[in-house]
Amino acid sequence: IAMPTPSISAPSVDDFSAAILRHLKLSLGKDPDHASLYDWRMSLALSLRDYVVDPWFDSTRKTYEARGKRVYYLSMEFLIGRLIEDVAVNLGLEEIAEDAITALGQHYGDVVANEPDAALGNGGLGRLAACFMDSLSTLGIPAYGYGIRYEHGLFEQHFEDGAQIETAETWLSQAHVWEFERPEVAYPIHFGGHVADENGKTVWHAGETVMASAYDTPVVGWQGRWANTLRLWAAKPTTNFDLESFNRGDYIAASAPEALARTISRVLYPDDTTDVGKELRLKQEYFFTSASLQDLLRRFLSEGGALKDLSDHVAIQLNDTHPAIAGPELVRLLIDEHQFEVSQAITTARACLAYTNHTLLPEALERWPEDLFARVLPRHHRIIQLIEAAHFATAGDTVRIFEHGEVKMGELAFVMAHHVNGVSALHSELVKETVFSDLNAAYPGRIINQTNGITPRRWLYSCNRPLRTLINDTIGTAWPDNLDQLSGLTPHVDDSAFLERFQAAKDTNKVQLANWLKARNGVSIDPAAMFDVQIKRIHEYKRQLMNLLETVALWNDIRAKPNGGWTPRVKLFGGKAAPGYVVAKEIIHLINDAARVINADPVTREFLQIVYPENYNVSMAEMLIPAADLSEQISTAGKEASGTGNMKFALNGAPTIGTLDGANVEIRDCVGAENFFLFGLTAAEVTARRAEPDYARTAIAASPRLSEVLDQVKSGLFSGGDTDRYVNLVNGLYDHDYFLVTCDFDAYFAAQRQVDTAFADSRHWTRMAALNTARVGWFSSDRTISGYAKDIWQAHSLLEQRDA
Ligand code: 26W
Repeated sequence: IAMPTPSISAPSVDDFSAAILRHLKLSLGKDPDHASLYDWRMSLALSLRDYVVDPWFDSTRKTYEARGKRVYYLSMEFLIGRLIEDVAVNLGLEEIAEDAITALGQHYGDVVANEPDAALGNGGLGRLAACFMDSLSTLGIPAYGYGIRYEHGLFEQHFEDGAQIETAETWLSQAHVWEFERPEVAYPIHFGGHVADENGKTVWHAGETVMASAYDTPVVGWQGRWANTLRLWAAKPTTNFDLESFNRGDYIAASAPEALARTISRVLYPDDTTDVGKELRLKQEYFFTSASLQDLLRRFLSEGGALKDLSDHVAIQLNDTHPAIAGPELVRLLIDEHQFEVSQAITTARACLAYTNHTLLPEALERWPEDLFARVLPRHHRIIQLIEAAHFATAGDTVRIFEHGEVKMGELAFVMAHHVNGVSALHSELVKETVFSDLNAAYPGRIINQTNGITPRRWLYSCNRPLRTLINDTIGTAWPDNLDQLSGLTPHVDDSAFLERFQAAKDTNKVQLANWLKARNGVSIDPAAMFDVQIKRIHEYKRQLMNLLETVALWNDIRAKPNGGWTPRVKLFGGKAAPGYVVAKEIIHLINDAARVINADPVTREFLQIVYPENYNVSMAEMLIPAADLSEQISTAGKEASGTGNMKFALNGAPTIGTLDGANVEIRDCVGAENFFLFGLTAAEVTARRAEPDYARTAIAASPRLSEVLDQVKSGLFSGGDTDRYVNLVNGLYDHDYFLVTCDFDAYFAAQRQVDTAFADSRHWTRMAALNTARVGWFSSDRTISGYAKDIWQAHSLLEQRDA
């Protein structure tokens, strides 16, 4: 197979410098002497963007000509982060961009870091959507991402006396250079009102209407061979403002319609764990789903398609239940606007729709109060009754969509999807056995697995230059879109020169992180120490608390025996808590409190430090992951659907300490049990243990180490004598330790001591790290997307050289 060649011809550094200067002058209106960092960054981004447009047009043209299937990925979240380096790397223009900026007298790193980190997502689910967009383009599968153009992304996190404070994020307060506004692409979205039966037809008389207006961002794949579109919707009023009120001098009333409409795309919900149950959230979900469906139907019809063949041309993937209203909305559009019969509409819609489940946590499964739902979407309320009736007719009425006065969105999504998938092998089995066991029995074969993946372009090639260079030198340069080729590194793990270079790459990243922390937070950390990293949303099931308690226990042991030959460690934490999640915020506070006390201890300082930089985001992950020695993936077994951070660490040569949860299971199978620090109860054991009376108290009583630590926390040792601050947190462990921190504590502590020993043998450790990199090629999101394309979408690559 011939290697596809980059589709753009690269400019010279001089030409590219000239392009930047041209944008500086003509797009920014600045001369170089007065240009700010912002101006340079904008000019660089615009210059790069110019190279995206041709591949983007080409792809659109080829898609149109092929008349094949298009994939529509509907997601409330796209956690894309910064784009300058991403685009530069994909276009093969990274060196040219850097050289040009340098030649213009600017510092490339500073210019790139000036770009806001687009945080249109909370965590794993949103970042997965971004990796999928990258892979869809790299594979050349015609696809659109559909989402919301939030004015404010995920909140910014600050610490005040160790406690989390949130402030609004404002990425759109400056122009977003990557997007193209499409004022001509706008759809009305209706809410409320009532439904009436008129001449045998059901008619929805809406109470309120807003417009969904499109903004397109091209997403360019590897080597610029293909570019798809991320289309985000902004809410706008149907009429801009009420001139009559304005002329009366009632300025507030005059802008009311605008304010109301804009609220819909104002903020990303920062709660990734609990069903927020807010009317605005339901409106957001319907808003972007309806706009996306109207848009894809318009495109389909404009190409002369007959709606009965819709599923031959359209594959719609629902990223969790957030767009689950797509089922009833598509049925509504087919019945009310295209004269379909009910059953024909349901069959057609289901043939287009597939649903991905990302969580088993009961509190995160979306349910809407039926009265609220019927008020906001009265037509859909009726259609869901039709859908439920059709479902009862085929599968019986054991599983209902309406239950206890609620509309269950998981069941709705399941019933309206031709396939439902989990995101790791273990999770997909648990989906079959637990949340959807009855539906699985009623619709055998509908649930399948697609283990998550990550894009190696961002998560190795771009964020880890030293390792990229070593890999290129060792196995050539074809690996970024053929990640299985990393296995070519395996024969080198017994070669000393290779291992030295592998370690040197890690050390370079560690020094860089240390410098960054020093500059940003004034903290000094020793690059020779083990960097032990846990970065992810703060949640009880992810057990940051267990990590912190283990840290305190280690501190106690070091103090008891300061000359015990301890392996120096820096415990790095990063992550945000949902603003309303009280326990998660207490955990953050405790980590910061403990850090203050432990970091000040002269006896232990050279062996143990805790660092928790505020405002963890995608860009910070790109710094931390390449510098990590150890990856913390310690969730209660059965709770983490997959994890994707776990894959990023392994890819960058950080072995995992972890439980048999989510994709950890498959990672361990790939890297080998001897290169993974396993501990803890299995999912089945967790369930069994919970049934034992007083399991937590029993575990605490059996662990002198844990007992001591809990007493220390209670005593106010870390809270300046305040014995109230952590009373709930500690008592919670005694009384209802649902996530079994107490039961897994000793096993975790013991596994950490094995890590200490292993790390002290540096050659052995480096070999283990290199084997992690060499063996996780399977976790490329290119593999995941190929799986979706084949098993769910029946979609194909339009690149000549490869098929999905
Ligand atoms: C009600 C709103 C809401 C929002 C987000 C409910 C639930 C969520 C999810 C828990 C979000 C999420 O990020 N899930 C994560 O998805 C990743 C991608 O599949 C997985 O790797 C993580 O394990 C899973 O927690």
